[in-house]
Amino acid sequence: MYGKPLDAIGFVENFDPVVAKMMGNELQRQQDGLELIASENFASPAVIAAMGSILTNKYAEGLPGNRYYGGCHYVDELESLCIERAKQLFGAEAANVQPHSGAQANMAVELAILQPGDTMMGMSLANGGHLSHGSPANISGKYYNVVSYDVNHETGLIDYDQIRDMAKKCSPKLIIAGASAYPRAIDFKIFADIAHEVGAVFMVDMAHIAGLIAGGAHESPVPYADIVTTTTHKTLRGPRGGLILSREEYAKKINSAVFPGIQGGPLEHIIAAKAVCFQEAMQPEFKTYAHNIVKNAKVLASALLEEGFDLVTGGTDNHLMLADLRPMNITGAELQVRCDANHITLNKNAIPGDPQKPSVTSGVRIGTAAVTTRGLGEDEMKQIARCIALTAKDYEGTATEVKATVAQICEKFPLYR
Ligand code: DSN
Repeated sequence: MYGKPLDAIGFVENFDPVVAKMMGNELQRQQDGLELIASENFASPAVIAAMGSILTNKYAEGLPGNRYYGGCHYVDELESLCIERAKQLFGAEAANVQPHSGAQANMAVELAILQPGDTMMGMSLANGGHLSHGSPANISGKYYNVVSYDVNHETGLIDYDQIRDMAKKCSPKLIIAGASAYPRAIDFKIFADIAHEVGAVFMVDMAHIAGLIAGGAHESPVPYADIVTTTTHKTLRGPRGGLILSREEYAKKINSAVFPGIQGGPLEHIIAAKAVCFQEAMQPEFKTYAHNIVKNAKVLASALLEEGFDLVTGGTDNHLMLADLRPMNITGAELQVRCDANHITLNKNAIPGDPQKPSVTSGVRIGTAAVTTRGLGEDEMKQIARCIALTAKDYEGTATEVKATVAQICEKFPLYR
């Protein structure tokens, strides 16, 4: 894939061999393993170079043209470019590129739209939502009156009629769609209709599927939602960070909620990397990439079904799938540990209505964005399904064989060649 990053580890080694060693170990782990965590990816060398740049030296509280520090003329140009690229990429009226993360982006929107105690709706964490969509453990669940919706526990699908009924009963000011572990396409139009019927602001957190949307492999929420948040590092393959897109009418409130509401100085080195990422995502190759992620996910899902796994909703429309491991008599925690030992990285994940506690779970979440970046295709997806199945069914008896298969795939598709 697209060239080697600059030798940052070698450079650090000259000054701090202890840190360099730790960085080198992690690089080796990434090179020698199959990365199936659905929220992870491999950023391009240009994105990585922008992140590790002198832009980290600059304070720039405020917005381009209206800062609280001198010397901001060049970072103003950079942040303005990043904003314009974000708007162009997703067809949005307004963009704030400063959120340090997706959770910060969501927190800023909630602060912009809600007063403490106001009612908001979001998908429950246990059913695939995100902490910042109103989990009691998160500030969103502590400051606002949260009415969470679940997926249907039989089908694993979003039940739009139930959400409409709930919204009519609780009259939320904000409805959030979007998930961290939902394998099917979300119908943004129905959500928007529900929000408008009850007078709620409609926000979509597209963090997981932003790259698919940018590449035309998933419907965009932008025409339907008042506000859209995302991270920039998952399927979008940029730096670790957040982004808020909105209709113009919400832009001022959102800008104030990000700064001074919840953040201080923006990270201009990350903003530069976001600008590079948006430019990369506008290239024709990115469309091919996004469609390949989905194609690989479908092949992997079918192969896992053939190996006897049960998948929530029976398959996938996007980059991820959720395996219900109960028929295999293994927990998500145990399969994650075994896969780690075999150099396959995935994560334990609750399935809808999971009887196990969150630290154990009955499922694992598996995503194809990172392995697709590395160039793996349909044959390798089938090999991966076989490796996961052997790891689940006969770990001790097959570890040598699985590790050899993983090593062979990693050698064939080197990371950063
Ligand atoms: N923690 C991320 C995930 O893994 O889906 C969501 O922010």
